[in-house]
Amino acid sequence: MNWGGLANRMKPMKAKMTVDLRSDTVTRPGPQMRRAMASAEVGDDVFGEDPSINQLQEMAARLAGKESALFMPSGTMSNQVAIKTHTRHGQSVIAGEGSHSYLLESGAISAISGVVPMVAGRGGTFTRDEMLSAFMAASVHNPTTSLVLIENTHNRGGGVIFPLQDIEEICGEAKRLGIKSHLDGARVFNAATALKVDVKKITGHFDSVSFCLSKGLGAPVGSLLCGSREFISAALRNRKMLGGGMRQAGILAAAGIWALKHNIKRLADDHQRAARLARALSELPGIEIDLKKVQTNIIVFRVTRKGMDALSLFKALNEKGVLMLPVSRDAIRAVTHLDVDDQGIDYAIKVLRKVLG
Ligand code: TLP
Repeated sequence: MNWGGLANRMKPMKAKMTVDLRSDTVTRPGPQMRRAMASAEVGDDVFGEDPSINQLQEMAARLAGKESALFMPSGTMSNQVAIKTHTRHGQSVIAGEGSHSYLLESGAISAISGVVPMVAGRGGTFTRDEMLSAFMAASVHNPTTSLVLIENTHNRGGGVIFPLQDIEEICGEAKRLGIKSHLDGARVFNAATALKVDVKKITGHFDSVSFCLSKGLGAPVGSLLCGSREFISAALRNRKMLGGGMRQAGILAAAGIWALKHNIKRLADDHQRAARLARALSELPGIEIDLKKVQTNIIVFRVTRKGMDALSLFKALNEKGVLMLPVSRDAIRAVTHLDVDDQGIDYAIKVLRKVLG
């Protein structure tokens, strides 16, 4: 059953206040970001002539420590173009359990690239040994592995950070095996902020990196795919093939530039608010939550109360204006972001106590 889909269609009932914790994708551009968009210089990006997009791409490549970058309409297209560029039909891609790229992108990994996902480890993260267990060597029988994909932070895993040591070992092993590595870094700035490291400490290990502007960074649209010059020129062709060649999209790139300049440093606030909400949840009856896994801006908790499941709790919260996302029969996800302040968290806690207390 598609629980998230149902939640997407549920509008909040009339409530005193609405706190939207369904996703960090729900943020709306504020007045300063909108001003930057309105005054953006633009041109035809399919001709490579949009100065704002060119500026954003250079900025992204520099941030990720790569030679080149490409502006993408979405994180999905960014991941799927990367997968298509790194693989051939009939091959396999190793990824952590529940990774967005094979589970939540409409089956694009098989539909577009014709590759088989091989799951490594549990809960989204995995070790070099677990990668090796999933690895398919070249043979007449096997879908030969050509790519390993790491999602950091891991969405389904509850926003957990992929340990740096494992990244280093996995990407090192990938090089020895002669396969490529891709980072789905939709929320990699959350990981870097929580670890208090330069993002290059994470991105530097990978052949390609995708990160999103439209999640915690608060831009309305866009992701960046970063990699070597050679990789990005092959990716450019695949983006065009999938219909991702945009024209005067500098208006969107301007929002991205603004987001990269102003919204990275504030991600720590989202993490603190998530931690506070998680602590409050852990004190409520009928809720099970592993506080060790609340490392960034995502919280996943289980509903264990008799006679209640994720859907019924979701509906009760929704009626009082607290929006979260059921992700399975008994689990709910809440995500903090720049449109939820301390007052919003206070209200969410108050409503949770009322509904569950
Ligand atoms: N995630 C969205 C939904 O699709 C579930 C969300 O609300 O969390 N990688 C990761 C790790 C993601 O979480 C997402 C979006 C994407 C890629 C895709 O990005 P978009 O939505 O821009 O295609």
